[in-house]
Amino acid sequence: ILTQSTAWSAALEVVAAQRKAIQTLWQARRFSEILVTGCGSTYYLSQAVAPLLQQQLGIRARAVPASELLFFPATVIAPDSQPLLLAISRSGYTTETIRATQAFKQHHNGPVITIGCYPEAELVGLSDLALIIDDGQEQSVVQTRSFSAMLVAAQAAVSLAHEAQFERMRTLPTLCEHLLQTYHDLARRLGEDKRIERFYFLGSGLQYGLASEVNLKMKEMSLSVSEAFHFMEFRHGPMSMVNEHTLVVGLLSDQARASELAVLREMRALGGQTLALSEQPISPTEVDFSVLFNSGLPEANRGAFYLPLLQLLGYYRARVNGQTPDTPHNLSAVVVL
Ligand code: F1P
Repeated sequence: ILTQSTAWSAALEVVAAQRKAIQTLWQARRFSEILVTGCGSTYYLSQAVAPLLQQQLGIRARAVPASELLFFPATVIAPDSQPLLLAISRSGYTTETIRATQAFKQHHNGPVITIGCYPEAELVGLSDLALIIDDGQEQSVVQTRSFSAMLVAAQAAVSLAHEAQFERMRTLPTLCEHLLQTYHDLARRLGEDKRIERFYFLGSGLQYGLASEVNLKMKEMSLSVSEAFHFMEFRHGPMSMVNEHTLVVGLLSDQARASELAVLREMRALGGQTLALSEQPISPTEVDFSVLFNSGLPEANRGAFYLPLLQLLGYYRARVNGQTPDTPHNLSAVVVL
């Protein structure tokens, strides 16, 4: 978790090296929609990347778990559609992702792009274009550094549709270091606070997939009660779980910030502790704790900032709960069918 800024730098270099091929893909537009797929963490990464593709490229894009694409293709792909498939997998060997990609190639003509961490992986062999990030350096079963680096790569690839945005992203690794230095103690303090027994992660728009991912980190590393919701959905039932033993974490958007802060104020009034992560400053009267990015980057380029401190939150809670964060209960790095 603490070394991820170097993986972000490397991810930007990988994308820069493939700049021409990526720009050609976006310009030629030989597809009518984009499907983004993966499993587990990489499905949540797909959920973060699909809305970004749609917003930035102006083309329909959706995320689906690889198993849904594999077993229920007609519920995913319309008969008249010509999709591009973006298949994401750290290992490049997860069976559902491989088999969904193989089936896609058999039945559709569209291009296949992959993002992963191993150049020799089976999935890479099925792809027309592969962005290989971090070269398999992550040892942990849990995806942390690899996840954020793959997100940086995806956001950088999308930003190439607007060249100037890509150059601005070069500040990401330095800002990541700064965030970790400034807020590491806060993540530790909250992770180790035994009064907190339940965690809720709220995110909307570009942030929903990221909220789901940090929720998975908390759950798989620490075996805690933890869930993710769209911000406003939390008020339609789940908030009944909020009490003085709850931490509600908000990954604030730019667009719906005022409404999202209102949700956090409401959860605070119900007795929960609240933590907000945001590009812009938040008044201490609004939430109990806040993390400020102050990066000057557009929302489309800075999703990775939400991750390192919330990964640390899961790590410290895992330690408190007597779990080994790198090798969670019942899990292995690659799931095969
Ligand atoms: C997908 C995945 C991981 C999860 C665990 C099992 O792997 O579900 O997200 O943390 O390690 O596998 P991959 O297809 O991204 O390699």
